[in-house]
Amino acid sequence: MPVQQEVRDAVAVLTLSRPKALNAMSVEMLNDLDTALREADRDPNVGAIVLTGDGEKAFCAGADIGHMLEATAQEARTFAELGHAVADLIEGLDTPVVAAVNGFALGGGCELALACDVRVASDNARFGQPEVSIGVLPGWGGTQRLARATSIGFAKEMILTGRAVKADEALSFGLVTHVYPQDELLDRAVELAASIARGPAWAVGAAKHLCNLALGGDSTVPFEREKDTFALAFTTADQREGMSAFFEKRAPEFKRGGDAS
Ligand code: DAK
Repeated sequence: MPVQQEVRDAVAVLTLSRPKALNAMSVEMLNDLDTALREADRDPNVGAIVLTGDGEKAFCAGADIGHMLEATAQEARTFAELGHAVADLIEGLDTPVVAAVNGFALGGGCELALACDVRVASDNARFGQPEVSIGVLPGWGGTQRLARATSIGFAKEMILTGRAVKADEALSFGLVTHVYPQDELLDRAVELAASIARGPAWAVGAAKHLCNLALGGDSTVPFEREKDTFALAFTTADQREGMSAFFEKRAPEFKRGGDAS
């Protein structure tokens, strides 16, 4: 199963598990994650959720580029809808979700972490929205949630350059609240989640929803724009070039001055 589940101290630990592809998000994994999140939220013995990645290298290296390589704009939009639905689900659950980011959190992986209520990271974690480097743009909420979690300038720098930031830089910009040595991360994340789980479930859930309102305004319009724009990227030659170059392990050659395929 691409998502493993266990319960520790009233905390459901959900582990993204496709280690050979650095836990890249496939359609199957997204569907599995959706199911696991709903089950954990319904379980009366669970008061908080920890989301992490299998292995010591990656939380999640983003959406599965293999799946996107030949995608049409329509298929890309469907994939975007699925990613958005899981991110919205996390944000809307009564049960708080802690992301334990144990390595690369790139693209959709960073966006997944951003949808969680609290993020803690290992000292080897790397956060990035590298989509422009493969000819597309963030499509699972990153254009909105990264700015809300950090600042508009920091978010634009990350998104427009595609540069990945280390854990200490992520900490200094508020992208994570704590950084731990890799071998302590999961225990510390479960401790944090267990301290939430010991609280009064109704009040904790209600407080989470109210805190979400502090993010400022209704995201529906920008999220719809993001899905459409992400899909449009799949009508460009730069998208094919960027994703092919990734698999061919070479630098992409993007067209200067615009692109139409
Ligand atoms: N997808 C598929 N396979 C991936 C992958 C990915 N995102 N990331 C890594 N892998 C695979 C590699 O192809 C490689 O497979 P093999 O060659 O061993 O078969 C294996 O994982 C190990 O990766 P590397 O050999 O590259 O390992 P390195 O240590 O050299 O580099 C890396 C690690 C994380 C820096 C590198 O793998 C990397 O740059 N990965 C890609 C990161 C990335 O660009 N992620 C963003 C993907 S785009 C949508 C909206 C949003 C999205 C999708 C849809 N809609 C609106 C439709 C999201 C988009 C993204 O997330």
